[in-house]
Amino acid sequence: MTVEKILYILKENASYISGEEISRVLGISRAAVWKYIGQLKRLGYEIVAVPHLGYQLRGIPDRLFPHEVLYRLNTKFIGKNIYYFDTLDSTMDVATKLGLEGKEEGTLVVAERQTRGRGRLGRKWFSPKYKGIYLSLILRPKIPPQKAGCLTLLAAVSTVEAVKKVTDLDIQIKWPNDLILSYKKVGGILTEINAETDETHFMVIGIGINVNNEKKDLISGATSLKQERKEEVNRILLLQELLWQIEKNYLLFHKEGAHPIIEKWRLLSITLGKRVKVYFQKNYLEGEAVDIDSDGSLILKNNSGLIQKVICGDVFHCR
Ligand code: BT5
Repeated sequence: MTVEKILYILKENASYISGEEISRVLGISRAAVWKYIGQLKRLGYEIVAVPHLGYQLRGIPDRLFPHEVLYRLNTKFIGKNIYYFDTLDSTMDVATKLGLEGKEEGTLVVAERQTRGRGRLGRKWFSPKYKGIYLSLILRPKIPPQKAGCLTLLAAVSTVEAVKKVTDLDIQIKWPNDLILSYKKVGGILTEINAETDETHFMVIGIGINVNNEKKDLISGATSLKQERKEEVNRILLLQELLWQIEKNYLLFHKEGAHPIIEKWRLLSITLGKRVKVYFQKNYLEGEAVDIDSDGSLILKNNSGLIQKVICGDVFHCR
């Protein structure tokens, strides 16, 4: 699109570039250049125009526009095809629909706000506008559904690696899918799978991160990267880094299997080694969280030394 080409030219020119030069490079009239510059300004781009010098890009809006995410994104297939929405019920539903339509692996759905963002078991995911990252990613791993649990771990590990890289914050993982900072939840992962008994058609990996939420944009027990870092986080950079980390770990998973992902998960976990209660349905198991299995199950050792495997549930760390 021409407007994106103009943006690209502005970005690649640190100083001023004349309307004449842009019109020459793109083969369009100067009036058209002026019109597109107006469009960019309305999108929130800060562009100054100085007589005899031309245009200069001074500021980029805090929006996860696909052309911003794709600009210098160094992945091969993760996030190369982006569906972007200002407001959506849930990115999971759109991604599932796209998955059923056969969209390629790596297709990404991003929303600035979700009105029905969801967690596991129909729980709600609070998704205020322009504050967080809410995404769903389509993957098509050639693995039986029983082994797909590892990809939830992979998403958690990748998110932690990306957050650490961009913010330096000491974020950790609470089994199975909570991202924790200062003992509070800062993000979560939701994996949904479309499969038959022995074949995975596709998976949708949902990731929600509280990024620049102020206190008023957070539910109790939650925090955001900004609250902990005391500074805004560039959501575009964080999303790009996240996509890159997911691709890196996904390729590693294909090459070497679940083992290296589990190893990383162990190092980033706050659950292992702790005494925990794991609630599932209306029951709970109590014991020491001793390890994690390659399918993502938690391995518990109870007081009498009995080892039990828990496939899903909610963990509470005992004091
Ligand atoms: C999760 O579920 O933690 C998975 C959350 C996945 C959200 C992403 S956003 C993009 C994609 N589209 C969606 O619709 N969903 C995914 P769970 O472990 O069930 O945790 C849900 C619980 O976390 C809720 O019951 C609340 O207690 C809490 N919670 C809700 N919103 C939160 C938020 N923004 N920050 C921290 N905690 C939250």
